[in-house]
Amino acid sequence: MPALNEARVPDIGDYQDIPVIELLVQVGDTVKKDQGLVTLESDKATMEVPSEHAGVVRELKVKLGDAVSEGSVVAIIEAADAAAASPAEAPKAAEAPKPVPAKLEPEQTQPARAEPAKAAAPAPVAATDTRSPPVSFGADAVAPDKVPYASPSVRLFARELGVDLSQVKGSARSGRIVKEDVQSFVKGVMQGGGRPAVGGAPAGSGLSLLPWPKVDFSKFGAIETQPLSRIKKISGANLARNWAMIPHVTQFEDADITEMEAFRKKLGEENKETKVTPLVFLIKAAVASLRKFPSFNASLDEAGENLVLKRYFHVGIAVDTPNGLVVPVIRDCDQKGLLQLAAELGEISKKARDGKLGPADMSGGCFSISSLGGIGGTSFTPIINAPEVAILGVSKSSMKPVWNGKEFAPRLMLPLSLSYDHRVIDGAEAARFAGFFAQQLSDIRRLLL
Ligand code: CAO
Repeated sequence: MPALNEARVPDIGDYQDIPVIELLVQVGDTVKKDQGLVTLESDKATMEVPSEHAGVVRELKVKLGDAVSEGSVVAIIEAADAAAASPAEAPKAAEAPKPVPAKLEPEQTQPARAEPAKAAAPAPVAATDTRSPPVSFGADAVAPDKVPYASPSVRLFARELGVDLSQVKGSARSGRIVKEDVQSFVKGVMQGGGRPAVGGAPAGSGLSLLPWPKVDFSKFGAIETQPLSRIKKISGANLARNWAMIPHVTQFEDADITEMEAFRKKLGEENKETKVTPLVFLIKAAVASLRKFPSFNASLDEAGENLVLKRYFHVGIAVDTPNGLVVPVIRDCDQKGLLQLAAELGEISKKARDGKLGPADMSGGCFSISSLGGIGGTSFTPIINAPEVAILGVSKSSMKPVWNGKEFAPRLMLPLSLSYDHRVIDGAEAARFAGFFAQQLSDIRRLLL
């Protein structure tokens, strides 16, 4: 009797009715343990439902657009041992279509879940006993109050039109969004109206823009079309929203890091196993600055009327990966020393580049740092990572002649670019924050205070 296992949606907290946006396998495919079977997408994050067992996909229980919740069965997997021991079934598997080739991008190939459950049974278990390990979408990646209440068909309709459902007000019972709500939202935007938007953008914030230019580039020369990576598509949509909805101002400041660099080099010589880059000091300076200026460690609530101040210090770090930009978060930076932060920075950068970050790794940030210092440049204007209210861009340090009151002295100067949400932070406060930040780096003894 073949051991058939139900692959179910694992524990995803209280989230309900998450649509299936991608089928990663077909009936007859051979899958490995932990291989993704289907992709689910909330308004802000995607995750894969992994197979608990290696084996053959005997049945797919969902189709594109279906809404699933914890415990929903997505597929029936015949465990590998059973598949081998069931010769009658084997030819079917051999004839069946090949597994989906490795066209999946890193963030798709790894199941977005917590540590694999140690308790997971190593041997195939009866279908009714099969439970997948818990997964997390990440607290603010999919906070329950942010998941719009709408049917899968309305979600698909909205997605086709590029409408962010979190901005649409539902008119049906309990605030459910119906197709007409999406249509009138689009109408409002087209007419330059629009509804009050999330994050406090005022009513009337709908952008009335010219259509995107349609150009047949091949008329002008040879071209090649490359699809954007999945990370680029997701981060692009977020960046565009943040850029359009947040009134950004960027404050520039130079920090004298001559002494800091001398200390960092010494630290590096003493701790060969952990690479300590300037970024680690910046994380410590960020904690000190966020503590001193609490409005930077805050987010606007959805109505845009209250500031939610955070008493924790989780810092997001922009990491450049082959597939695009991701921002993993280092938690509780106030409770960690330079070497521990350096070790964690190394770990998350590697995890990011290997495409192994889960949504939980990228949620909960208070403030982000985007460092291009290892590459070059003198300044740039980073885009705020909503719902945060500020981000620090870091450029390459260089030796400069600095007047010390008597003469010009060679000092190593680090350019800082602080973008802030002008709805929350005034220019004077930003200038003070940036000055304080630079001061922490110039005299790192202050970081001990
Ligand atoms: N000035 C001068 N040198 C710097 C520097 C700075 N501000 N910051 C780092 N460096 C040096 C480091 O010390 C290191 O030198 P050594 O190898 O000689 O020790 C070298 O540059 C490379 O550093 P790194 O980039 O490997 O490490 P990091 O800790 O500075 O940064 C990470 C880590 C993950 C943030 C970085 O690799 C990265 O991905 N940066 C890109 C972020 C990005 O794309 N931002 C743009 C977002 S907006 O589109």
